[in-house]
Order: sequence, then structure tokens, then C-alpha cells
Amino acid sequence: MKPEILMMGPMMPHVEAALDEAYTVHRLFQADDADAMLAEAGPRIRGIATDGGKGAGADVMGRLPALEVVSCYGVGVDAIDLDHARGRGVTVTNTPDVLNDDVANMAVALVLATSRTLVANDAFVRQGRWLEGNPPLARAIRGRKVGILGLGRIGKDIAEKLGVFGCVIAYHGRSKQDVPYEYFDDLTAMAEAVDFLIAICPGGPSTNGIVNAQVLQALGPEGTFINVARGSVHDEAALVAALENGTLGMAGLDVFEAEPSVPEALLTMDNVILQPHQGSGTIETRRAMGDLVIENLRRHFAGEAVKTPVG
Ligand code: A2R
Repeated sequence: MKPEILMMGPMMPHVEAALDEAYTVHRLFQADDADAMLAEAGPRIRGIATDGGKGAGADVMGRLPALEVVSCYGVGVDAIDLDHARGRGVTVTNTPDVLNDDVANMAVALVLATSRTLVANDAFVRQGRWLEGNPPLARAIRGRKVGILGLGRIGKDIAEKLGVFGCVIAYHGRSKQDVPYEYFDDLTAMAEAVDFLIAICPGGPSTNGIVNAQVLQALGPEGTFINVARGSVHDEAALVAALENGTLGMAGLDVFEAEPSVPEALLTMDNVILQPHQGSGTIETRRAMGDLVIENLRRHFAGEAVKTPVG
């Protein structure tokens, strides 16, 4: 008898194929009546396969009395009710490390794209405005100061990469680390001191809206805010207002509070570069993340320790 698992949303074809092979998969997203499906199959379901967006709430986990493991495609687990899982002894896994390189590359791409006004200049050429003269000069990044909010696995990769470009790195987190970068115990003070503020901390209650109006104002009219973490980390209304009234210079955003909905006002601003949450979105990295989702479930149901448990 194959173990039964619940799939919260569509996954990569190779992941779905591997899971179908090893388990009886109940696809919640395809159920005509999710409630009836959970009532019928819920008592037999021992695992959940999900992603960072869909997560797993107590509402669903609470319907699965035999649940043992949640395997999440993505490193951020803010959409999974960890307290509920811990309280019941349910193992939660995610996909750290394999995505560091590409998420860091997205941050670097946004730093370069904002500083060199790549998107506005692309429009400049397409619209034939070059025929009338050159665009305004852009800004260099060598020697400019970058503040990283969340110097973890991905944050350290960003620091290393931007170091190669000649940026001067600082960071803010809840604790000082043994690293050769300036530490700020206060986020507003760091924003005041840097040219670029890059958010790459986890989402969830402890970081909800911490990049607020005060932090954005401290970053200032020459400053750029980059978010490759979670939309919940910034106060989006304050961010839109700061970009509109010029208290903040530019932003490069891969994540949004209510994604895939993006505030209308951002769509027409040329001091903002928008991405559809694609930090880890390469074929290579997504495949590696998918492999890890499969491997964590395989190990769990083989009675082995999972590879990447959420602590
Ligand atoms: O606070 P610390 O010293 O534990 O540093 C962690 C920092 N962090 C925070 N910083 C400020 N305020 C907080 N409330 C807070 N909570 C955590 O974020 C640490 O340096 C960093 C997270 O690093 P890792 O756990 O290694 O995560 P990783 O793999 O770099 O991914 C970061 C996030 C994910 O959670 C997704 O939301 C996103 O990137 O894709």
C-alpha cells in the first residue's frame, strides 16, 4: 500500500510524476469539493507536498489526524503553521541552500538594473527617444554602501557577490555575526547609512512590515530598496507613497504583499523595477528544489532522517 499524501497546488512535472509513482496523491487544488475530499481521504493522509506560497495552514492540517510530514518547495515557510506542526510532532522540511545562488543573483540583477536604469533605458530606445538625445546618466555601484536585512544563507551570498562589484556591505539582523561586515542593531540606522537596502530575511510575524515609512525615509531620495524576501516584509502602502513623493529614490521588487496582485500605482512608475517572484526561478534551481521535496518525503517514509528539516 502506497502512503497517501496531499498536494496543495500544482508542482513541477517531474515532482508530480515522482510523487505519483511513490504515493497515492490527493490533489486539493483539483478537488471539486475540497471539504468532501478532506472528509473522505483526510484520515489516511500522512504527508503534504506544498510550496512557499500555498503553505499549509492549521485549517488543512487539522483535518489530517495521521499527518507526519510536510515537504515544502521553497525556503520560506511563513505560510506553514509551524506552531501547529510542532505541537503535533509533524516534521516540516524546506529547500534551503540549493536556491542561494539564483536568489542572490536576482538581488544583484535588481541592484544593477536599478542603478543603471536598465528598464527605463530599454523603453527609451524602443520609443525612439534616443534619436532626440541621450538619456540621463546612471549611477555606479563601486564604492556604494549596501545594507542587507537578513545576513543568512542567501544574504551572505549576496554580500559576497556585491563585494566583487566593489560595494561596501553592512547588515542588520537580530544578532551580530562573526563576519567582516559592519553590523547595525537598528534597521533605520542602517537604512540611513546605506545607498541600497536589500531585504532577504524570512517573512512572518517577526518581520511583518519592518521596512516601514521611517526606514524608507531614512534610505532617502538617493536610496534604493530591493526586496527578494517576502512582500510582507515591507509596508507596501508606505513604499508606494515614498516612491510617489520622492522620499525614496528607487525600488527593485520581486515580491509583493498580495502577489500576484501588484499595486496599480507601481505599474506606471519608472523608478521601480518589478519582477513576478522569480528569485529562484531558473530551470536548474527549480529542479534542484523539486528533487529535495521528493527526497525529503522519500527519506521520511523510508524511516530515515529527512535531509533538510525546518529547525
Ligand atoms: O536575526 P538573525 O541574526 O537570526 O538573522 C537572520 C535574519 N532574520 C531577521 N532579521 C531581522 N529581524 C528579524 N525578525 C529576523 N528574523 C530572521 O534573516 C538571518 O540572517 C536571516 C535568514 O537567514 P536564513 O535562515 O539562512 O534564510 P535564507 O535561506 O537566507 O532565506 C531567507 C529568506 C526566506 O525565508 C524566504 O522568505 C526568502 O529568503 O526567499
